[in-house]
Amino acid sequence: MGQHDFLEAQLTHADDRVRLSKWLPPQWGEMPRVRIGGCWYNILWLIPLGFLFVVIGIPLAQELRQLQSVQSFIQRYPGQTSVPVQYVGFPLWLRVQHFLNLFFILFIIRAGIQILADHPRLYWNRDCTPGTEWFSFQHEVPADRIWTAKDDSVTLPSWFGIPGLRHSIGLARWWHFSFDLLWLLNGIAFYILLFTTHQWERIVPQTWAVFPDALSTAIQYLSLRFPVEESWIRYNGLQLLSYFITVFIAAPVAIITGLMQAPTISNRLGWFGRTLHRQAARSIHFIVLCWFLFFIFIHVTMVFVTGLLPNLNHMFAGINGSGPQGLEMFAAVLVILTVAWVVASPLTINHARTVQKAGAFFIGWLKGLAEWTDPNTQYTEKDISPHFWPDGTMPSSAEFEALAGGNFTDYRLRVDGLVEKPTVFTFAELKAMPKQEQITCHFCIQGWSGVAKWGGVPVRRILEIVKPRPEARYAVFYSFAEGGEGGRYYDVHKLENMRHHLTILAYEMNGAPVSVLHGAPLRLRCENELGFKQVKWIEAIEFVADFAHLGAGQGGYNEDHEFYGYRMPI
Ligand SMILES: Nc1nc2c(c(=O)[nH]1)N[C@H]1C(S)=C(S)[C@@H](COP(=O)(O)O)O[C@H]1N2
Ligand SMILES: [Mo]
Repeated sequence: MGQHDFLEAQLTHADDRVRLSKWLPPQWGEMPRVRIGGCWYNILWLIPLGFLFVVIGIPLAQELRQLQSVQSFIQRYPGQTSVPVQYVGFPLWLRVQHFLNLFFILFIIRAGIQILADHPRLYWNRDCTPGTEWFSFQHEVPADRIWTAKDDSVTLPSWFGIPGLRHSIGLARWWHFSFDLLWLLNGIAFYILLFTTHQWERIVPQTWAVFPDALSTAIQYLSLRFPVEESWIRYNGLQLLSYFITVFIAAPVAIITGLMQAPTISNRLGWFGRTLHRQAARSIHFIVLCWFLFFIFIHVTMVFVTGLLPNLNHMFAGINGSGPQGLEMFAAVLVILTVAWVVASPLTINHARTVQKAGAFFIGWLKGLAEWTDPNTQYTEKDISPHFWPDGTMPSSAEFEALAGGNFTDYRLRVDGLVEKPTVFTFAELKAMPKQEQITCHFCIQGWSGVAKWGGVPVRRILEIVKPRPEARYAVFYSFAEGGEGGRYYDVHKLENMRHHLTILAYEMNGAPVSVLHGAPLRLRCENELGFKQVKWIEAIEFVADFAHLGAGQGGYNEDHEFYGYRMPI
């Protein structure tokens, strides 16, 4: 029996569904808080603030409307900007797209908040030093023990997040990204149809009068004497601006800041990736979410209070009138949405492997394409993060303890499988090889990132020595450590990743030997993949033609047990 059969035998099969008894136990965070200056404010303050706004705003607007000057202002700017009316009503394509948009965005939002709960803190700085966040729904990081990013993740109720379980980001990402793609396609079709018909004039302001018009409409709404309603043919200034912001600013910003959180894309774009770094992108992505939530809340409220039946007739039935048709169609839509809402989480938990495979089918291949880029962003010494979150499950075997006790002088790296020259490297031999140093950013799937200087042996040097055979397509990294559910941690990389000039086996971090916490004696750096593929505590590397026979066959421990994707440049 070869050495690798022994390692392979220690890989575990995994269930195709989430077994709650093996999963991370639930942990509830705190009410979301925002830091402004040095003070933290609970977001529940928004309720009394909104109440105050209404009880002060309404009489104030009513008083204003008594003023002669305000009256003439409203007369001059009644709310409807002077848009030429070239269209009437809402065509079928627009109504169908409106429904699809509603359907997709609900899933995007639920799964997006689930993703956020995996690292429930937001920062403006590039590093993720605890205590520097501006938004959080988790307690302070305990100072008296090792606190990994996984320890930090919190549970959401499963009617809210998808699937609601703690650290279910792997599954939430499939939902988020698959629906992102559908939403993007719907959005592209929407842009095209808007601009090939006159419908764009509804939501793109064409004169500066839109601003006084918006102000006038706001005063009129707030005073509870509503402006003239003529949505069937055109929108008022306030509608125009809020639709414009949502369609032409918020949506593209959401997509850009989403993509900028990906290692490959960020590391590909040089100064842009360094400036709109992952934490800034993540914070802005969240602010766009807040805009969408605010928009949805106001939009739905206004649909109700400005004439529910005609409004629903416009957008669902496509007719101008006060009959019940629109309401009936809307009721059917609500039934569809409710059923989809209710089944999403249980379906994800009970058929996790199916969700993973369906996601890979929908979007995995597209994400994988990003591997073709050539990430090369490097940082400078002063960018090095003061705090670098640890993540993962520490090694605990007696064998590893003994090696660590001896400062790894007895450590050997075995590299074999489909190679011409299987080789066992001593630690001294590895360190005697030309050392490569790089200052790069680490992107953990959970959302945190950190810049560190890594020093080690380029993997392409190892390849030159062991010479993979032509049929070798993947490199398997076996760790000394187990994964969270037991069984050995491993991960599989494509050979192309291993040839990249920034792929190294690091034994130094920030100029000192890598600590055991961060992966001593050797840990992988592969700068176009997410953090979980950077195997720590490497025991052996095996070259294979296929990985279906390893573990549960998904290409790594997290892929098997946490339903992550195997190619993860995004
Ligand atoms: N063997 C092993 N390697 C691992 C992990 C693990 O659990 N076991 N966690 C991964 C994850 S999820 C991340 S984000 C990085 C974290 O590296 P760090 O602890 O140096 O920050 O290591 C990766 N390598
Ligand atoms: Mo991670």
